[in-house]
Amino acid sequence: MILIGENINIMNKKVKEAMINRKKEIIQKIAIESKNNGVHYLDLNIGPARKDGPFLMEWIIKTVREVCDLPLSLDTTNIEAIKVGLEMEGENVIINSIQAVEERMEELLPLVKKYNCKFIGLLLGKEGMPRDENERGAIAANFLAKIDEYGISHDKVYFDPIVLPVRFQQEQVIATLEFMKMFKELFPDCNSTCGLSNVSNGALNELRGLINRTYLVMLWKYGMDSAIIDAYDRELISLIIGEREEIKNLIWEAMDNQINIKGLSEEEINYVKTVYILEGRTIYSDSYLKL
Ligand code: THG
Repeated sequence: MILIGENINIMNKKVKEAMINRKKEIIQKIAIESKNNGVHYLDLNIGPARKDGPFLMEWIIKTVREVCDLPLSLDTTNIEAIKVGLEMEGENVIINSIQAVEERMEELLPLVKKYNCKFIGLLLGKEGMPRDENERGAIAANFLAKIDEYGISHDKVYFDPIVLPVRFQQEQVIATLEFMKMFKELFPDCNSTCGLSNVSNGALNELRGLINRTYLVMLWKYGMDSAIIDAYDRELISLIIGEREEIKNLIWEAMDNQINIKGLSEEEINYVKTVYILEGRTIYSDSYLKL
């Protein structure tokens, strides 16, 4: 699975401050540490960057490149900023993201073709958030027709089914899983990715890692090819690179079966309870581990 580090992100206060004041150190530190922790890409989330987008993109790529050679995912809605990144980095970049609306597809797909880069196809249509797995499927099918019109090869596509917070929209967490179950059959030569940490937004801090890790392993069972993750979650990376096979197997087993939790360790029980939450077998509450 391709892991994309999320930590150079304008939503983080320190990073935002570093971007505004063009302070290299914090950003370079995150880049180096993310690579050391084992991610394969860095997501550079500069936000909408309405005015300063192209300059900020140029600066941040140069800043990262002084210390880190990982390929980049360019996370902004500012098309001029994306163009700057494409000129600098060419076919190695992932455009994050192209929304499934006519205007965005028509502006951005030609750039994908021209630079032969990858892109994240966000399954967010003109009607906004898809309501269930079937709407996700319909949006992706339309998107793929557009991709074919431009003669873009399907292996450049990373569909993002949109991960939402379990604390507020448990039914959408289930819908994304249901969509992934169908994904490889519907879109066999396309890839998938997601913004994993969204799933634990608003949850208690001590639960966030557990929820993120469990959900990614669940999505992985259905063939998720990639994810934008917290590069500082070493446990998550261990799970994905095969260092915690017993936990991975337990999560996969809990998805198919009722698990007898007698004799399991506390860590194992917590994973099983979290599977049940993310599958919708149990209703989410902040104290679900204690129930
Ligand atoms: N899909 C795609 N791209 C995306 C997302 C997606 N990019 C942005 C986001 N969603 C994925 N990246 C993040 C980055 C950080 C956090 C969540 C998702 C996050 N960060 C802080 C933290 O570290 O705890 C909290 C930030 C704050 O609120 O202060 O939670 O879905 N294609």
